[in-house]
Amino acid sequence: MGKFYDEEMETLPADKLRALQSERLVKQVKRVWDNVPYYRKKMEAKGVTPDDIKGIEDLHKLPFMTKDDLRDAYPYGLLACDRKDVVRIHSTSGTTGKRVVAFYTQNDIDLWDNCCARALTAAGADEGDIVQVSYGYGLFTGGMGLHGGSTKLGCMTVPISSGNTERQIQFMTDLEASILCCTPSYAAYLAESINEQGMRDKIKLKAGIFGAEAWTEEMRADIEKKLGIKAYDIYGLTELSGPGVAYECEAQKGMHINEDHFIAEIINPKTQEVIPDNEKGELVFTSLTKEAFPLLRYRTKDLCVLNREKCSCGRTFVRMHKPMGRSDDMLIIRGVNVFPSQIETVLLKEGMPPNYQIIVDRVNNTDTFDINVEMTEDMFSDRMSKISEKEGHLMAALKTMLGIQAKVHLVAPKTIERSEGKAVRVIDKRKLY
Ligand code: DLL
Repeated sequence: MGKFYDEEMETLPADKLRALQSERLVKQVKRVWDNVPYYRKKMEAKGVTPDDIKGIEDLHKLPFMTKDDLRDAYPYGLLACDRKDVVRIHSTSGTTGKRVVAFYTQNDIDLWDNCCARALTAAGADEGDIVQVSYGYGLFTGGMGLHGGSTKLGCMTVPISSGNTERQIQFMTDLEASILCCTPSYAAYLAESINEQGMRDKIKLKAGIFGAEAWTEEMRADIEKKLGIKAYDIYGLTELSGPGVAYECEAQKGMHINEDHFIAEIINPKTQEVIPDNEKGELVFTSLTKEAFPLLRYRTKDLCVLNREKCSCGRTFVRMHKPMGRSDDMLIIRGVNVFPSQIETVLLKEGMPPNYQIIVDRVNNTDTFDINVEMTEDMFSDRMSKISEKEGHLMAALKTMLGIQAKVHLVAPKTIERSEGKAVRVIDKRKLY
């Protein structure tokens, strides 16, 4: 048995856990009904009132929430508390350019910190550890989430954020960091740089907590070998708080979901029916304790499997498999969520025809991101310099929309391959799932 941050809760017997979830669900449903007109309307449309929700067995009666609801209610429409009680926001890009904004009360932050402290403890951390947080800080939840967990645990926390590899390695060696938190692709990149610079003997890392994007078991083995550490997966999404919705323990066989805060369901994305454990479907979460931004039955679009078998670590929380794909077309490129529709919006705004193809690959552990865009016949006859200028202009507009750099290549009309008349929008060569 490993160490726990909240031993009693993390090992709660199934019947007690269910009772706790039921009690919290009933309260949460009442809360959103009373405080959020948007929810009340959605529930009324389905003919459900809080009186119909007596426990977790009634969960299926509630309507689903999706990113579309977040867009419709943007920015404050789903806020379930007074604005003056909100102490922070985080955000990611939405499907059509509108951002997802999640709100937190101080209590929400405290509980989120707890979730991340559980994840760090499950990876072997305690107050004697030095935690280098190399996830991005700011609107992205990675940096501040793990930072909060690490501080709560009493670790020496290094808020270095992402980027500047030289400085990362210098801090890691000089301060003797023992836990590294960042995206798996950045971990792989750091591992390579450390080995190239012959610094492997100088680092004191023992574990890494890597998430926010898909990564394979092969990648785990590679990072573990190159850094001499144990690499743990961590899952979460901004809408629910951020990292720490689920985390791996020493068994490294799936991520335990913090079930005292989130109820997990798996549904068939087409029929929306709930499907049994051990079958693959879309992961749906209900947040039980969030005050500012509670989401009931939120469809994550992540394809996944739940496993309720007993875990050797002693935790009773259900385990989720690594996400096995998406039921929508979202891509995660260099840790940033990208929707093809965002690219289409930019192209149309810039007067381009929406004939494009996104090509994503991974070279030396870094994602490459190229977009081929067909020119109009008119443009095609333009001077080369004018075409390059347009490419530069589109790259800048896309950077503003997406937050990451893509390489745009203007190509001749009708050169993007079409199958059955439809252009294939995305070619993802990374084989992550
Ligand atoms: O990525 C939160 C996070 C930060 C998780 C740091 C872990 C570590 P978003 O930017 O809102 O939040 O993106 C959420 O990222 O729906 C998944 O598709 C994907 N994702 C998150 N963690 C994992 C993981 C953060 N461990 C979306 N494996 C989710 C695979 C992941 N995909």
